[in-house]
Amino acid sequence: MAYNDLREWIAALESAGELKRIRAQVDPVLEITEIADRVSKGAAQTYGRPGGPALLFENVKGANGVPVLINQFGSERRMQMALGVEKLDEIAERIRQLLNMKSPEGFLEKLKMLPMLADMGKFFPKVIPTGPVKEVIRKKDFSLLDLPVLQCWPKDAGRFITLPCVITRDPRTGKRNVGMYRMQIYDATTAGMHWQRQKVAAEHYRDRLRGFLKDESGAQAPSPAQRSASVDIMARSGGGSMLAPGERPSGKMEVAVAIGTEPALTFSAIVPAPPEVEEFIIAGFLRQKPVELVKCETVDLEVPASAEIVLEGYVNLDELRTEGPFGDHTGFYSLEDEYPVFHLTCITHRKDPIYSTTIVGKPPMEDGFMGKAVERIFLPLMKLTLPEIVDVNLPVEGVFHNLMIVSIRKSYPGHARKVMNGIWALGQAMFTKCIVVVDEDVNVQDIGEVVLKVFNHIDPERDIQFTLGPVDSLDHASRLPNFGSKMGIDATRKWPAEGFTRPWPDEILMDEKTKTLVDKKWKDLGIE
Ligand SMILES: Cc1cc2nc3c(=O)[nH]c(=O)nc-3n(C[C@H](O)[C@H](O)[C@H](O)COP(=O)(O)O)c2cc1C
Ligand SMILES: [Mn+2]
Repeated sequence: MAYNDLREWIAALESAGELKRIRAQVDPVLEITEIADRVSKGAAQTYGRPGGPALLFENVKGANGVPVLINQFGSERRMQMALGVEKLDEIAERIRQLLNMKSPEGFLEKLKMLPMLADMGKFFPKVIPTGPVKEVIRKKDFSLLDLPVLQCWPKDAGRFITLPCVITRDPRTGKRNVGMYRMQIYDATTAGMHWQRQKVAAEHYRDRLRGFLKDESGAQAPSPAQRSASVDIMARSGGGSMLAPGERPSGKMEVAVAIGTEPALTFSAIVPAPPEVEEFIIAGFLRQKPVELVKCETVDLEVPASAEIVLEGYVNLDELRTEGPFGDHTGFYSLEDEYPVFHLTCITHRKDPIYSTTIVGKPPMEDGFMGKAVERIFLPLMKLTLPEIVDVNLPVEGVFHNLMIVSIRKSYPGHARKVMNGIWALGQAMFTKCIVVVDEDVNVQDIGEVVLKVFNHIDPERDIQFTLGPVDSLDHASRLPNFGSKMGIDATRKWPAEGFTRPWPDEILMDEKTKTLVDKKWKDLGIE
C-alpha cells in the first residue's frame, strides 16, 4: 500500500479526514507559520488535540497558483499512514526480523525465508526513462523566487525551503545520499545549503576537497595557496568566502533537490541512517515498493520520477556564505554561520506542481511526530549494538538532541556508563546532551515515574558523568559551535560491586489481596 506520489498521499489524507483545504488567501511570509503553528499545537477549536490536520493552502499570495502543503506528518495517525502501518512498532518488527536473520536449517526454513528475500528485491530503486517530474523542463528563465517559499519567523534571514530532499553522490563509492537540509533563498538562482558538518552531504563535500588536495599532477594540481585554502575551508566547513580568487580550490559538487515526494521518501531523508546506506533503499523498505528514479537534465544524479519539483545545480568548493538566522526546532533561532551555496542550473516540475513544506519552532510541531517515529523505528537498530537497552524516550521538549531517557537490563558494575558511551558513539545520537539511564523497571514513557525514580536514586556527585565531544550545530549554549560537553545520569540502582553498601529501600506497593478487596468494595464506598 505505497503512495506513488504526493498527490496520492494528499488524496489518502483527504479521504481519511486528515487534510483541510484552505481557500482564503494567505501570505507565505509569517502568516502560514502562525496558522500551521496553532493547528499543530491543537489550538484550532475543532481540532483540539496536538497534531491538528494537514493543511493545503490553495490561494497563496504571490504563488502563481502553486498550492502549499504543510503538516502532512503532524500527528501520530498520519505518521502511521505515511508509512502504511497501523502501529510504528510494525516497522520496528520488520527490521528486527531482517536483522535476526539466521542461516536457514533445512528445506522448510529456507522456504519460509523466500517471501522475505522477495521483499528485499523491492527495496532497490529503479531508474526509468522518464516520469511526471519531467512534464515541464526549464533550463533557462527559471527562478527560485517563483516558488511559494515561506519566511517562517520574524527574525529569519529570509525565505527557507524547509522540506527538501537533498541528493548528493559519494565520490568514493558512487552511492547516493538523501538528506533533509534547509535552503535559504538568496536570489533567483542561489540558496544556502545548510548541511551541518557531521551530516553525510557535508562529508561528500569534504571528500571532494580532499580529492582536490590529493591531485598532485597535471594542470589541476593545487598550488600551495589553493592547498592551504582548501584545508582552511575543510577546517571551518564554513569559511573561505574571504579568500582571494587566486587562492581558491577549484571544482564543484553536483546537487539535486526534490520537493514534494511521496511520504516514505520524504521521511527517509530525515532518518539518522548509517552514512553508507542509501535512503532510496530505506524508502523502498518502508513502502515495500521500489522508488522510481529518473536522470537529471544538467547533473549526473537521479531524482524521484514523481516528485512535484526538482532543483538541479551544484555547490562550488571554494564558496561559502552566511546562512541564517532561522527560527529552529529548539524553540530558538539558530545563529548565522557559513555554509556552501547552491547554484541552480535547471528546474523540472509537474504541470501543476504542489509545494510541500514544514515549519519548525517550539515543540510540539510536525517534526516532533517525525522524531517520535524515528525513535520507535530505530529502537531495534540501537538494540543491535546495545542489546541491554529495553526502551528509549526522547521527549519532544528535549528537541531530540538534548534529552534521551533509556532503560536497561543492568548486568554488571558500571553498565549504565557503558550504555551512555555507546549512545554517544552511535551516529547522530552523538549529539545527545543529556542521557538518563534507568533500570528496566522504570517506564521511560512515563515522565512522572522517571522524575520520581531518577531523582530519588541519584547521588549527583557520584552518578553524573561528563564528557566532551561534538554537539549539535543548533546548540546555542556550548562553549564553541559544534563542540561542547555532554552529561550522563546513571540513575540505576547502585550495587555493592559499585561501592554502594547501604541498604536499598523497597518501593511502596500495596499487596494484591488488599487491592482486590478494595476493587470489590469500591462501588459500595460511594466515592464516585
Ligand atoms: C524539518 C527538518 C529540517 C531539517 N533541517 C536540517 C538542516 O537544515 N540541516 C541539517 O544538517 N539537518 C537538518 N535536519 C536533520 C537531518 O535531516 C537529519 O539529520 C538526517 O538524518 C540527515 O541525513 P544524512 O544522515 O544523510 O546526512 C532536518 C530535519 C527535519 C525533520
Ligand atoms: Mn544518509
